[in-house]
Order: sequence, then structure tokens, then C-alpha cells
Amino acid sequence: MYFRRSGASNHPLEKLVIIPTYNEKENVAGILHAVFSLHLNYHILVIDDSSPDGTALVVKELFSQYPGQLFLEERKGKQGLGTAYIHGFRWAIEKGYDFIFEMDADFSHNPNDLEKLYSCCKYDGADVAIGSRYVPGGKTENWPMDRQLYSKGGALYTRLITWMPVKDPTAGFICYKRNVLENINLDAIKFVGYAFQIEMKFAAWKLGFKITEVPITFIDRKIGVSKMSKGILKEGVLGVLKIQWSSLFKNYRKKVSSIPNGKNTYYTEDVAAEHK
Ligand SMILES: Nc1nc2c(ncn2[C@@H]2O[C@H](COP(=O)(O)OP(=O)(O)O)[C@@H](O)[C@H]2O)c(=O)[nH]1
Ligand SMILES: [Mg+2]
Repeated sequence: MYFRRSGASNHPLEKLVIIPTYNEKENVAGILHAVFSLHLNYHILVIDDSSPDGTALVVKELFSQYPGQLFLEERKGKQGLGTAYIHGFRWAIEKGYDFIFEMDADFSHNPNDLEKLYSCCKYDGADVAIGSRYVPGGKTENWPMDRQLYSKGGALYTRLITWMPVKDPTAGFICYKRNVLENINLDAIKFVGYAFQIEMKFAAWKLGFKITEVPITFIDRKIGVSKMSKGILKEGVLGVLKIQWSSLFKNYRKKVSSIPNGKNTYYTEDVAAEHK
């Protein structure tokens, strides 16, 4: 049983950072310490896909150091970044977190920037805050030429096809207000790689949520290897076309509405209409 005091800041279930991991043994302890040492009341949920290198064991060893703040969900086999986040989003909604973050385990995203994303949503009216490399003040460091090309090319391509007004559509450093994740039909999000990141932003945009890009410096990982693959790139290229095409028929809104009354009460739209 979780207690939610809506409106109160710094309540225990306010901010949750979801970190998906696959073979991040050398990074995971460091990133967890870095977030917790901010002392800003962040909780962390690690979603590990049975990493063969034992990432989950490293996380478990830290449970006693961070009781009630650190959580782990273990899944069977590598199932992709997108489904890991969807799993985490459902977990976060069920527990009642207000601000839900996406962040990589590999220090490409600087934990010190979490608070910039948070305050953008908490105080500056954003529903979704994106840590963006491609707005003034944002940049990438140490990224190989080919990665920069794919990323910038992908951003341009996405804008051309979808007209979504987001400069960094594949960004993976994000803060969502809980309301956004509650209203998106997460069952409709099927992609696993970059296309997942694009589709989440696309869905939020189509539902009319306010998206704000906050400049960040994205630094290439120093330890471990990227899980980016040709398959993920291909999914991205075809995925953008698919996202745009299916948006002609598809509505991303969840077929239930949440009626805030201290608890999460869900009515189907039909039932809610009858209640009016
Ligand atoms: N749970 C889970 N995490 C993944 C998977 N693929 C990648 N990740 C994690 O997602 C984050 C981003 O992946 P990364 O390899 O750094 O991608 P890149 O930054 O695009 O090179 C890292 O924390 C990875 O460990 C997966 O299939 N399952
Ligand atoms: Mg990375």
C-alpha cells in the first residue's frame, strides 16, 4: 500500500529514474552512487535483462546501502530497451511516482542534469522534458563520426517525415510527468530501439502534451560497449515511416481515463461518460 500526497514536493514517491541495463557491470554501481549522492530524493529502478556479466548481482549487493530507494526488475533474456522502459513505466505508475525519468547506465547522461529535467516539468510547465543534444547549448562529446551522422541524420529524417517539432527525437534522457505515461496506450508502443524513443515522443506530442528540450552534453561511454546494432538502425528508418503512416488510423490515447481522487481510479471511457 503506497501513500501519495499529491502536490507535496519531496514526498517519498516523487521521482523515479528508470535505468535499463544489459551487460553494464562496470558502470552500474557508479551510476547508482552518482544519482543517490545527489541527495535529491531520487529513487532508481534498474531493469536488467539477465545480463550474462552479472549486472543484477552488483545491483543486489547495493540494496542494503539504499533501502527503499533502489529497486530491480529482472527479465528473462535480452528483450530490448523499449520493452524494458515500458515495463518500468507500468511499475512506476502502479507505485504512484509523479516524475519518471529515462536514463542510460553508461554515463552518457550526466546525473547532475536530472534536476534540470525535473524542474522543467515541475515548475516550468513541461509535461515531457528532453535532454537534448540539438538545441542551442546542447552537444555531444567523443562520439565517433558515424554515430553523429546517424543521430543527426535520423533527427532530420524524423522531422521531415513526421513534422514533430522535436530537435532530438532519439534522445533517451527524459523526464515524463506521470500523467503523460498514464494517458499513452503503452500497449501500442511496439518498437525497441531508437524508434521506441521516437514513438514515445510522437505519442506525447499527438496527445497534446507540452514537450520541452533542455540542452545537455551527451558524452560517449568510456566503459563497456554500445548495444546499438544494424537491426536497431533499420528499425529506426522503417519505424519512422510506420509511425507516421499508422498515425493516420491510430490513436495513442489509452482507452481509460484516470480520475484523480487520491487513489488511481480507472474508468473505461464509456463508463466515465455514463458518470457525467
Ligand atoms: N534491459 C535492457 N537494457 C538495454 C538493452 N539494450 C540496451 N540496454 C541499456 O540501454 C542503455 C542504452 O544502451 P547503449 O548500448 O548505451 O546504447 P547507445 O547509447 O545508443 O550506444 C544502456 O544502459 C544499456 O545497458 C536491452 O535489451 N535490455
Ligand atoms: Mg549509451
